[in-house]
Amino acid sequence: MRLVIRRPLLAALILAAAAMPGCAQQRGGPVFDRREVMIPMRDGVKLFAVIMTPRGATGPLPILLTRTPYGARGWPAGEAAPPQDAALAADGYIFVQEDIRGRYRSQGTFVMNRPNRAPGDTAGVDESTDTYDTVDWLVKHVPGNNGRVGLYGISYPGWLTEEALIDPHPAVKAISPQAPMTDTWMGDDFFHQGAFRQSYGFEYSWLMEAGEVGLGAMPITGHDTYTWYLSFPSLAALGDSTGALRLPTWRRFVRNPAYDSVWRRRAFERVVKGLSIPTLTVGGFWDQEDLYGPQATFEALEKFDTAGMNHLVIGPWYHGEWGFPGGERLGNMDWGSATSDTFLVKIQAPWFAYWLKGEGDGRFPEVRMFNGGTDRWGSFEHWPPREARPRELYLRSGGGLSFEPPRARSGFDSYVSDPANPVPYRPRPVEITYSPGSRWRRWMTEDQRFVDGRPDVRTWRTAPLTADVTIAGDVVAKLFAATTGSDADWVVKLIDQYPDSGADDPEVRAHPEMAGYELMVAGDIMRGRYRESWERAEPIPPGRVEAYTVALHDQYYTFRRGHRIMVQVQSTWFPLYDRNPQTFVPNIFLAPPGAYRKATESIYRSAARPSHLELMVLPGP
Ligand code: PG9
Repeated sequence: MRLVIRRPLLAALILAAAAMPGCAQQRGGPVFDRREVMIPMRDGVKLFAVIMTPRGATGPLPILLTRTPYGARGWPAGEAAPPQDAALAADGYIFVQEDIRGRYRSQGTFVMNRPNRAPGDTAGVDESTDTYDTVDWLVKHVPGNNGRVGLYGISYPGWLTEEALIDPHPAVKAISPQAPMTDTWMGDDFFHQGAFRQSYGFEYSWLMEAGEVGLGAMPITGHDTYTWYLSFPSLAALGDSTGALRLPTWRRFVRNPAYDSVWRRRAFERVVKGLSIPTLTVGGFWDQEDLYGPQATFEALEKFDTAGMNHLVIGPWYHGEWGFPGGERLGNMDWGSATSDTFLVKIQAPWFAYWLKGEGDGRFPEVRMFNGGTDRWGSFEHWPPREARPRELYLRSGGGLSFEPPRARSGFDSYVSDPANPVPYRPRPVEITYSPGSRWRRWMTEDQRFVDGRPDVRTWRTAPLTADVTIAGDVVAKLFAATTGSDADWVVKLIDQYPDSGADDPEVRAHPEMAGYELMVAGDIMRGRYRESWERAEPIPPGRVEAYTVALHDQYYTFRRGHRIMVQVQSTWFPLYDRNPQTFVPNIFLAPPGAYRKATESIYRSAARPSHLELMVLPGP
């Protein structure tokens, strides 16, 4: 598979990766007039925008703005809005899409995830000032607008949306950042808690920047990227021999592997200083790209929320799934209802109708989340819910898992992690991330039985539950672990193991193919060198038991009676994450092949070193 991607195709591929298969292309509703404009920014650079106005609108209408690096296309004059905007279009808005600096038809230079101006810099420009200047121009120049503007967008456009909060224009009355990549080092696209997202970082940077620096087609060959990435003896060899070092973003990875100011200045949750616009943040529990961003955004804004402006919706979705009609299924999971329709029609449309048009009662719960264990939506006025209680779930001997702590004075489980034979993060073949037929968007819900029996994946599980257990809040793994190497990655997965028979389980009765299914409810990775500080890598003393914290993020999920709760720990997740050499080197991007060595990893489960998961548990019925 050799993929040649020209720039205009990129947006189509990324969007196609988000759109539900079979999502109807039929269009209904009002038809639109189309106008293309160049909007001047404060430094003289002009940005391209397309303005879609409903034909024959009778009164002034609000503007809905999306800023994007993927191509502002709008749709042809005389046509109705595409399905993802149909519910909003039926309510009556002027839609505006704008290319950000240096992308497609806009002037200026593109900078990936452009950092915000330093405090006190009044002369510079960033995505926040470009948003301000765009809104200012639109309310003054678009005929028939009512002076009220909303912003929304998914992923990169989601982050661009939340940038409106940094330097807010008074005409912006509501925003909806959706899957914003809030912090690409801590938990979104490029790193997770210090572990580098190799395949995503390589492929996405290539798609976005290769054209500009004169690199040709993406050089991946063969039918399984697991094999292709493994053919490089080191991460340095991947960068050197493919030419990726010419990509500005790849160079940033190599020069800034730790959480330094380069990443912190780009991290919205660290930059934002207030909340003056009603904000509806949206995310998916199985978002394979930006699961962290929406949660970090909500949490950061919560600190400033004195007027009830901060709202969060998380559904059972892959990256961007909610933006397209449907949402009944994700991979093998069947949610029993069209969850994306619920979002588009019952959540997003009323949100903008209230704030931009004064329609509706304006009663929006602070948090709405879909429980993938019961297939029901929950509404909360506080997150985590006040009645949720912290509980610890302990790794025990014999592969057991229990809310009772271990009493034994010693005890651990070990495995050998071999960089030459890393654990695949999803069933092979691992297709190119954004390629036709790629299973990228569903990997987080794949049946984890595909790693059953691997000696480098350790498993602990409870007995079949005698009552439902509902978690609502943050999931955090606390590991006590030792390695014979001097660096290690820790992957922790919280899994719902379905019962073997449908006798007691309505879902397995209805879907016998789900018997024994292992659904990853939460999972993430952290790089051991950063256990003391994200800014500073430190070797791990070989053989010494150290404490590691792995954030698995918020979940709202019911493990039903008869199911088992399962935890797995492993030290590779390839090729999504690069291989930790397991021998400490100051910068893994420069590690020589000889540094990549096998290591024995031991996870402790004794009274003094009780590895466990911290959960927030709701009281039973
Ligand atoms: N998740 C994509 C992204 C990658 C890298 C940086 C920012 C965003 C996206 O879908 O836009």
